[in-house]
Amino acid sequence: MTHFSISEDLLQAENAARKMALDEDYAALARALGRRGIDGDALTRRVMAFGVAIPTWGVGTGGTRFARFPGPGEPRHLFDKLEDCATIHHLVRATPTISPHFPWDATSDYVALREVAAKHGLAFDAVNSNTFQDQPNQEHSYKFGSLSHVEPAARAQAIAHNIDCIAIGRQLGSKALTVWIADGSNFAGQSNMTLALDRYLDSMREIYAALPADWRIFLEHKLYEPAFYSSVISDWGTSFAAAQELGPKAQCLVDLGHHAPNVNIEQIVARLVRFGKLGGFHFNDSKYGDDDLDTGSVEPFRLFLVFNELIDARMRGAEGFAPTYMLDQSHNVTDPIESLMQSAIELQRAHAQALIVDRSALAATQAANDALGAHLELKRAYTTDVSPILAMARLRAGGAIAPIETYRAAGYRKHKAKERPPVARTSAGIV
Ligand code: LRH
Ligand code: MN
Repeated sequence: MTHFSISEDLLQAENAARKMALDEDYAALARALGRRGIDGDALTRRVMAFGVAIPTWGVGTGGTRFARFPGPGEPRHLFDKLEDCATIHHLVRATPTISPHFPWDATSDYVALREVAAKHGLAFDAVNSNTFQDQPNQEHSYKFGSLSHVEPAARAQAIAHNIDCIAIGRQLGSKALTVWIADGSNFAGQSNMTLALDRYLDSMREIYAALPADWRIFLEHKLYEPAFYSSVISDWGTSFAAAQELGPKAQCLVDLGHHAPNVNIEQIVARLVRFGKLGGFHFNDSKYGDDDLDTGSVEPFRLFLVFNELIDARMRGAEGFAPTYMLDQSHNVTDPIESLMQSAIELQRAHAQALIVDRSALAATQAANDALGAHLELKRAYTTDVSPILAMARLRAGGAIAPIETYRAAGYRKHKAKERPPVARTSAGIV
């Protein structure tokens, strides 16, 4: 059976219908930026170089503990997911990599998987381990933890799984392992919080020792959920101290949704950069908890402020600065492909806006304690509508001026609904 994909002809036709308007808007923006001493084409090239990884678990419809409402043409397995990831990259040209999760993405031949992905123009970013769910016939349950479990056998099982993920990642061409654990407690007294951390560190030392020379291991902190009294790696401070203790290959991964409401995440990013421990991001947005909403859909200014710190670090030539960018979202009420495309665009936007901050003017106002002047330097960049530059970057990279409109015009989901008979699955949750 042939697999439908969006044709170049359709893409060209959709672009042709929008090209004149884009050229006008782009020229006007380039003139306005030119008056601010900013080269529009150079900025467009910087935007074209920006890339973020798609989470394989994000292309299927997500859910909550209450329910999941799968849509038509759901991806049934990893190869359907690769098709959808390829469609996203085809249109937005900013998602050349994917981040897999094991055992959700387990398959028989990883070398073949790498080849199929390469045919789709995709490569693999960090692999994610999973010791927060019990698999069928698993010997030791993770109900009471994994890498910090009180029982050595359960810890050994979790360590072995992470080392297996490294072995899989090596076949896929990945260079990093992301470790998020659900370990924690629901009652005061249930866990000795110091011994739990020590057990975690002992386990992580064994995983660290199995890392290839050119790999990194990312520690992902999270304040709460599924543990609701204490989480072993609950905040950036614990994650940072643990990464320090483990060694230079260990860095911290910032999932934007893993903090208490109103925490100054951009300052956490600045701190981790300062100490050379910023490994990467799981981008999403949230209003209350770990809502895993679409990036830039709730707090776009906060996202801009995070990129402002990242560009400041890059301009400063911060030591060991090589963060990896990944999305980590749950698409419960939208077409996951549309949400992931728009989220990649919102990241391109925050990145481009941070690139047009006049950093010498900002430094001058900061040195002069001109609080409002400094704030307005950021607001000037943030309130600049860089959409024409984002669209031109997509067009010049062979993508769509209007990805979502083009995706809908192609009827991609309708075609996939025919190709992919619905899979009867009742479970709630992420995948
Ligand atoms: C935990 C988390 C982690 C994943 C999972 C899918 O909340 O952010 O990164 O492994 O979501
Ligand atoms: Mn995450």
